[in-house]
Amino acid sequence: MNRNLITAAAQMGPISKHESRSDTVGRLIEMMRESKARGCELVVFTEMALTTFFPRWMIEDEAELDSYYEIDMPSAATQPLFDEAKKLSIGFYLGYAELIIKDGLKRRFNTSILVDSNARIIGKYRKIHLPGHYEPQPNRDFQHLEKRYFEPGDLGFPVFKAFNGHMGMAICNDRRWPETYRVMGLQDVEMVMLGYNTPFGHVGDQAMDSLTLFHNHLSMQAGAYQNATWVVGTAKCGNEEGSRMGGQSVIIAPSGEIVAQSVTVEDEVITARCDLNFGKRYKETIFDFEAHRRPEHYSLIVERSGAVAPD
Ligand code: ING
Repeated sequence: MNRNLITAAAQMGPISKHESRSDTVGRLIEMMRESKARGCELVVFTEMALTTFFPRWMIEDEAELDSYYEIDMPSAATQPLFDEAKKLSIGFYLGYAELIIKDGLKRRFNTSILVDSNARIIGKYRKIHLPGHYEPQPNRDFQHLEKRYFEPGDLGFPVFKAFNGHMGMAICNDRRWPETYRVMGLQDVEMVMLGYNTPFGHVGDQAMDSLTLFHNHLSMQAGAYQNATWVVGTAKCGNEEGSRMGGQSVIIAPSGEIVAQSVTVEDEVITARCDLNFGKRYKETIFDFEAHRRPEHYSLIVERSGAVAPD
């Protein structure tokens, strides 16, 4: 019995600093409708899909900073997206900046949610790997202050039973770390959904920065193959407030093959028929963790003084 999940990645072009939430939600709804029209049951939006990528700036004014976050999800501005999802009977992944105010304390996370086709929030993830810096750095055209504006995620990497499969979430920089996929791979994840905002010139090293798009796909293809899972990577891209960000959104099979890829740096829907049984072929052969994986042998700690193999 196949478990085909017709899936969309809804890539976003730039969101300007002054774009209203309702205009941005309108763009998401347009792409949700296009996804449905192509037969999709799930649409994966991007990281921080409701606002411009504000960690590129040093923001001193707290009210201005708070204006980029969501306190309620859904709120009046985002409720239309949930209403449309219910009307179309389509689920979605949505990334956004989350603000929690409790006992007068504010906590801030770079968050994603998984919403089912009845518009119910069935899962939440908070970004664990926060790149960039806490203090503004000299000699940069744009900052990358996620460490200033978010706490590391406190929910781990959960895998949710939904869409007739095992669904996991990650956000942007998480995709570069093997642990992200392996922790979910050990929970038998069948599809990892993730959004990303990836500015060119992030490191400031010409050789590394020229590989930004290569490393984008390398990270996700490796994670997919080594854990026999689908990976859906959805970009926010293009020239956003002067900062150029990479696109090339993809849907990747458990084989590591790219089965769909965007070709613009604008709002663009890509789709694929994702058989959630696909990964089984790998999990029952080369990536049969039970048969081949040896974590009990991994823990040898080699002294830094010199990695001398034991005799
Ligand atoms: N952005 C980037 C990402 O991990 C980055 C930061 C860019 C790291 C380029 C390395 C190279 O894709 C976010 N938001 O994590």
